[in-house]
Amino acid sequence: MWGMIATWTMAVEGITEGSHILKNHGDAGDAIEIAIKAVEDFEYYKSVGYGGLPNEDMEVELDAAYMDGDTLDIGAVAAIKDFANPISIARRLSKEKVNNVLVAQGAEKFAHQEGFERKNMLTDRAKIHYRNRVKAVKEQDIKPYSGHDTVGMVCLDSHGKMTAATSTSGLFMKRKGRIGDSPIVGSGFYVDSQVGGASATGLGEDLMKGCISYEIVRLMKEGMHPQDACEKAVNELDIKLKERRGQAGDLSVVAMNYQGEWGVATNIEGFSFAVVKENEEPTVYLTKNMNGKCVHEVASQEWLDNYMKTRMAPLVEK
Ligand code: SD4
Repeated sequence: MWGMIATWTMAVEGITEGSHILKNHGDAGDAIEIAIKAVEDFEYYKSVGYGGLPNEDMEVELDAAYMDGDTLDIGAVAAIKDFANPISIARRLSKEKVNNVLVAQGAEKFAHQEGFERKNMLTDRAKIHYRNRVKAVKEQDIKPYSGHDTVGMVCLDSHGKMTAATSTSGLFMKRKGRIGDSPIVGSGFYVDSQVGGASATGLGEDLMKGCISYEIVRLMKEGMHPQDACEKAVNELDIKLKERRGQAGDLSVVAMNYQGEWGVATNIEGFSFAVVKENEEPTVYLTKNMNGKCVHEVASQEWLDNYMKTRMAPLVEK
């Protein structure tokens, strides 16, 4: 059995590419890297890699992470600027004995020395998003941070190896140097090939309060199906945050176990995700939390066409 699961519709082309590797009995590390790179390289996906949304200083600072579920190797970069594929740098770091997580200039120095491709990741389109948001924040009652989608994936190959990975520009308009859950092991991602893996998207500050990806893997280790583990982790954290702090941010998670069974949960309207498996074509689903149970529905072609149309529509400066 092999398979991949990923947050958001934008991951579907990536997991399709990854599935070609898995089909040919390739490696879960190679499949997940190629899949995340596809999302990073597509400029119309505005919260990952090239075209990512800038911070409050109009700089694109990126976070990414990679984990190998066989060896438990971890690599991550945070607040890195001007490199095309943060995921590849994170994967490369996972092979080091120490210094596996590097931030900002330290990460950039390493990437430069290792010969990774430099690229100005700030696109004209992202600049328009930035200027429009600056205006909107002044004129309306809009949260500066809303609008962000991290790609997070879990992968199982036909040899039983599992990997997890994330890549993001983080929260739109974040403070310079801010990092979210995505490069933090246990929060944005976790995987153990003997159990399964999970990855998260949403408000990093809140996802981290529950170490949510680790929690899901822990629940799966206790014998829970990935769907039950995801629902329990999201619902309990959502309730706890509301009880203790009066509110909970966006929390969405995907998970797959070592048998290729998967699960998804969210506390928001309109969370989408993509799955591919040995006997299942790449499919985008939409999910809804109905009183604690998450119900998944295959996205219609019309919905998918509209998604792409809105992503690629010309952007006007307001
Ligand atoms: C972060 N969790 O930086 C990321 C953002 C995200 O959907 O996932 N948005 O907090």
